[in-house]
Amino acid sequence: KKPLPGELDPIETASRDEISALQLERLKWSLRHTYDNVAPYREKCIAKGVHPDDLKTLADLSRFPFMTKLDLRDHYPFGLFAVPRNKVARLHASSGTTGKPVVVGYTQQDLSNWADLVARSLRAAGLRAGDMVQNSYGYGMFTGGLGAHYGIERLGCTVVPMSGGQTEKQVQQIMDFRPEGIMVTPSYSLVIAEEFERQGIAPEDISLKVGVFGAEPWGEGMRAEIERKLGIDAIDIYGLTEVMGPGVACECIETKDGPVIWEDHFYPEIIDPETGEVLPDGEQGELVFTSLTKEAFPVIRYRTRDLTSLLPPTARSFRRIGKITGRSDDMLIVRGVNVFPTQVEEQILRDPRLSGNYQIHLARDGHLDQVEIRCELQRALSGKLGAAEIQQIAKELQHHIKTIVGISTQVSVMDADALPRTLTGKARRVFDERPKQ
Ligand code: ADP
Ligand code: K
Repeated sequence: KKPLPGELDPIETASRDEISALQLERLKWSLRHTYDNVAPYREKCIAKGVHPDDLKTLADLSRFPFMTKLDLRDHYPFGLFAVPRNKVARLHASSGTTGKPVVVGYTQQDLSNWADLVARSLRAAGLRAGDMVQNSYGYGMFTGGLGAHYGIERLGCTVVPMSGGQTEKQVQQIMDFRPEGIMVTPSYSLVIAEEFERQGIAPEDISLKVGVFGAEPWGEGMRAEIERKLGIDAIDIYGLTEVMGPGVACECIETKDGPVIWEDHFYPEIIDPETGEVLPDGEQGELVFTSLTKEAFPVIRYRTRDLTSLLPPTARSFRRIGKITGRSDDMLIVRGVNVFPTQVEEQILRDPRLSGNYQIHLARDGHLDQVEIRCELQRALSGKLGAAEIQQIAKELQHHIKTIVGISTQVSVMDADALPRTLTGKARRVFDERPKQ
């Protein structure tokens, strides 16, 4: 029986045996559903000589093939959907390695489960029906905005669909409407906090009690700063587009010891990113998820590329995610936006006046990521352009990166050969000077 919105679901405090039994039942369904309806995954299984009937225990899952971001890209846009297109109630997207986004879909049932899990997350974070929550995640193809929105409503809260940006208005609305909660990326929460400071508003005069922050890595230092500046409890929510969006896991306010994975809907594994071998709980490796209930876009052993460990249950019966220590690929997260260096490269290569040699420098100024792109003029033009022309090239590139990749940058156009070359091996493109979390 489904609990009413806002109630603790009995599965959250069930015994591990009950949880495993439910996971096995759902896993059999999910594997069969994917095998029957997603041809590219079926082909991978056949190539590996495994069939859904081979899964008798949860551990048997390790015999099945992985899904990766590359699979999503290869079958863009709808090739991995497991339901007919007309059963898809909503699409979302996240950035991809080639500039082509990764597209995911949800049935009505998937959307309902998602709202339930975000509501469960917010309840774990200490919010309750009747509270008001300002949602400052960006609305649109990004899963953050709408994912949070419907979860806030599902819990029985009042949602303020503010979206990102307009920092002064963010502050104005918090002062006027007096919400108890806010959902936003941790880095932007500190920009909002600084606007409060600038206006001379003390933490005790801010109505907010709880903030639920995710979409990018953040550490205990940042938590302490956010909590102090806004006078709130800062809670960590985790998710990714391919697996669902925000609400795959969320911290509990009573322990604040890492996001609890909603294991009745997502089966986690940690693998050695080199060998693909499953590692025991507590060991560091790549986080892998299998969806247990998703209809439109099921994932089997999806490699998140997030490096972390699985921690034992505390406030709930489910396991937790340890601190995410890095990514197993070259993706950068800049102010919560996923960016691949190749996406920036594409924009540079569009301009025939630029050489294609470039560097991305990342720094943190206060709380916000700052990105500087250094690129070079073609040799033929080097030394021949005036300052105004060079300025114009920089402006155009900045604009293309902003509108297509989605990040604000500072562009420096330099003379040909100004950037060092490496004669062998890969060019070093990324210089990440941001402090480690
Ligand atoms: P989202 O909508 O959650 O930003 P994306 O698919 O754009 O989804 O990005 C997902 C990635 O963002 C995750 O794989 C992870 O690297 C990062 N991420 C999301 N939430 C957190 C979090 N709470 N802590 C650390 N990293 C996170
Ligand atoms: K993100």
